[in-house]
Amino acid sequence: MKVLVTGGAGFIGANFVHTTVQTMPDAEVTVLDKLTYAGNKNSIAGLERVKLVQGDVADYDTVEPLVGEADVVVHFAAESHNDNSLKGPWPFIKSNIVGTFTLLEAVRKHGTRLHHISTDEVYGDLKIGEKRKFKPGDPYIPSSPYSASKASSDHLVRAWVRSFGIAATISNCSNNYGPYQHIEKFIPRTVTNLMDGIRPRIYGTGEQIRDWIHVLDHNTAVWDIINRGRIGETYLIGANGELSNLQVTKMILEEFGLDPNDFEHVNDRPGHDQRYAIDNTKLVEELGWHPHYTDFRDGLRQTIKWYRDNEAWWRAQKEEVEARYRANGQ
Ligand code: NAD
Ligand code: TDX
Repeated sequence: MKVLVTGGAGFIGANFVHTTVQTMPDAEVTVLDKLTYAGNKNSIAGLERVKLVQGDVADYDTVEPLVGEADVVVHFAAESHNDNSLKGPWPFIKSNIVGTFTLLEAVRKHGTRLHHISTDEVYGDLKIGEKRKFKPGDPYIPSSPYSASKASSDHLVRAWVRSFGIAATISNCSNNYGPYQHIEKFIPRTVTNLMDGIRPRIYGTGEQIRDWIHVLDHNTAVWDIINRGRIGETYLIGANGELSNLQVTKMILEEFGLDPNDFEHVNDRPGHDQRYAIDNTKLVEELGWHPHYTDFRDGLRQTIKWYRDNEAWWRAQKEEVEARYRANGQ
């Protein structure tokens, strides 16, 4: 099976490539990745049956022949950080909207199976304290330029299914954690800050809730959807992992053997989404998917160990990332 993975040098895509070659001996993977600041070719270096093509998913001449050679396309490539989208939205429009459009046109030409990776953030946010969770079919009410660009890409995929009959599925997943996540994101930023003796930075009150899932559980769900999902359907991926930012910060401090209250409150994110939570009933009942990482603290401990053991992977970017946050009062 020939698998084209866009964004396969990023966090979730790289983990997906690792699992795919480990578990599917007949899989040949081509990664199409622009290698932006968020892409790292070392994340997939040395893997057998993996070829890396550096290129832009918004460039049709690059994308079209690669889609033509593939049996399935898994589309992870995107600008992914909310804070960056507030500073400069254009790369999000270009990569996430124009990029998905470009890929869809190539998929339409070749009739290739597509799975589109999206986020729960397209549904906006929920209130802290309410029981409701996001369900398939909920209205799209994105808050940030990032989530609006992902919402747009989902709309394009659905329109291409309905109007042109392409064979696509969509998944909307909650917050991922695990190895190879860029140190601009909350958990790896906090972990690498503590390694450098810097206190964790909590935006605003820290009461905001995220629904954490281990990246490897996200990716088993993606393969289940590719293998057994119904064409044209949307599946929500989540593992019932709701925790506030304060709770996560305190757990990380405890894992470092530090005082769980030794953190700082910093400037809040404009438009900060309050709570995300996924109702995964459809995925579980229809496809029989179950998460493997059900103990968050255990998964977090393994993730902290990974960052300790792989300092060479992230060190070069640390100073610049923190300088950007400092300039923002964060
Ligand atoms: P990431 O920022 O770590 O990786 C994105 C990758 O895409 C990078 O390797 C980057 O170089 C590449 N890329 C960006 N623009 C490109 C372009 N124009 N052409 C080709 N490659 C390009 O992101 P991630 O956290 O791994 O997220 C992957 C996907 O999963 C995204 O679509 C994101 O919206 C979605 N998602 C992420 C999460 C999460 O918690 N991280 C949750 C739900 C959904
Ligand atoms: O230093 C920090 N302190 C802090 O309190 C950082 C970097 C973040 N935060 C807060 C903001 C959020 O409430 O932590 C929470 C998580 O922040 P991010 O890691 O930036 O993730 P989030 O904005 O929730 O979005 C993530 O999940 C959904 C991914 O980055 C998206 O790509 C995905 O779609």
